[in-house]
Amino acid sequence: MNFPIDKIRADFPILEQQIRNKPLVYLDNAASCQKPSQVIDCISNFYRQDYSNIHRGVHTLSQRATDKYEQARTKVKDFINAESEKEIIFVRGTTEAINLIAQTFGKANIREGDEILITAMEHHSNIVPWQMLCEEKGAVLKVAPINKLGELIYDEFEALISDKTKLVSVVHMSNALGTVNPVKKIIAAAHAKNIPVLLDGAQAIPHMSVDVQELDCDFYVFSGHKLYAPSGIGVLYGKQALLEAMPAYQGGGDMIRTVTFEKSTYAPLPHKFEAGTPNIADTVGLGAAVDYLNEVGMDTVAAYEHELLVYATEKAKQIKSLNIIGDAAEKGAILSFTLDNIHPHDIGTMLDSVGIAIRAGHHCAMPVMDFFEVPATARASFAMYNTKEEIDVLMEAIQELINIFG
Ligand code: 7TS
Repeated sequence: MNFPIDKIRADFPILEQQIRNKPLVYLDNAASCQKPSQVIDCISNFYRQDYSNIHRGVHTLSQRATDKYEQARTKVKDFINAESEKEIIFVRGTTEAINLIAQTFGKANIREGDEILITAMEHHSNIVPWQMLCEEKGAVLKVAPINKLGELIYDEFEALISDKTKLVSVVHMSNALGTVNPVKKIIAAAHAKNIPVLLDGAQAIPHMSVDVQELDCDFYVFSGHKLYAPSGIGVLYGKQALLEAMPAYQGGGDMIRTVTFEKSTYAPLPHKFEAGTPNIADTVGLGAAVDYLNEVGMDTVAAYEHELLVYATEKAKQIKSLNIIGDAAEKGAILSFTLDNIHPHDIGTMLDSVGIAIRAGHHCAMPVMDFFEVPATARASFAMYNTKEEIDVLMEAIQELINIFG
């Protein structure tokens, strides 16, 4: 396809360097991706020209900073097609968003004997907060199984929805396998029984266009740092009626309407969930990342990255002792693999010695590793700035490793 790859790569200054005397090949995007100059400059300019605390000041800088912070909220709202800014809560990232939901929605709605339904391919951040809640409430965590391709076994998932299910929480795209789940079908099945659905969009959001109204999910959460934005800023989308009904999360400044020693009343959405001085500049940076993605176009990004994934997968399948972990029919741009006789950590270290950054480990998805009976995988994950030439470099380096150590 006709993708402006040279222009895109020129936007990411970090990519221009050499690592160990080789051009950097950055394939650790699922952990965190690099930032374009547009985002870096936006944050730098914000600190140089507009920075102040927000929401409380009458002075010009405070108003300017507030405007930029709230404009970022509108940009995010439009980016995921939420109905209102009230539905966009700024948090630290996906992990905080899920914990917020567990501690507010969960505490208010989950009782003894209730069930929360997840899948066997969740990141730890969509497992542990629910385990903590279940322990506290005497509720039960149900886990829908996956098959050897790394796909959700949908019928078994549906069979696990019961009268006791109070929340379905599933990953939109798996970080360990790349699998994209049939979320519309999942949401329709849950809604048929009036069960709300939380989607962990940490991996999906940088790779495809997401429309929360079309999906009809009740919560959608993601992190800025995987979306070409800074770390320390993330988004919790929730349907307004649900957010209104949820108790507040942290208490403090900015989230209140009135405070007396007898009783406090809370600010309206979205501020009810944003206690204290937030991560102002990085939120503005998230807005700049959204502008950048809109300019490239999410459908264009998705099509280009699909080409990269298909190319990488075909090449990987030609390498005899390479085992792809996760070969779902619906997949995003992640290639998890093992090599016979070479530990994934050694793969990672040896690839680094020729300038290639991948991740090796359990990817915070230990149950996935257990299911595939591997201690860890090596994972190459692609972003819009990667190229087929880089995939060639990766595959040649892997072949070299096998020749020497395999
Ligand atoms: N959910 C998924 C699907 C993820 O991939 C991650 C991070 C998280 C939740 C947590 O996001 P955070 O921003 O709050 O940390 N995944 C990874 C990874 O695959 N390697 O490093 C972080």
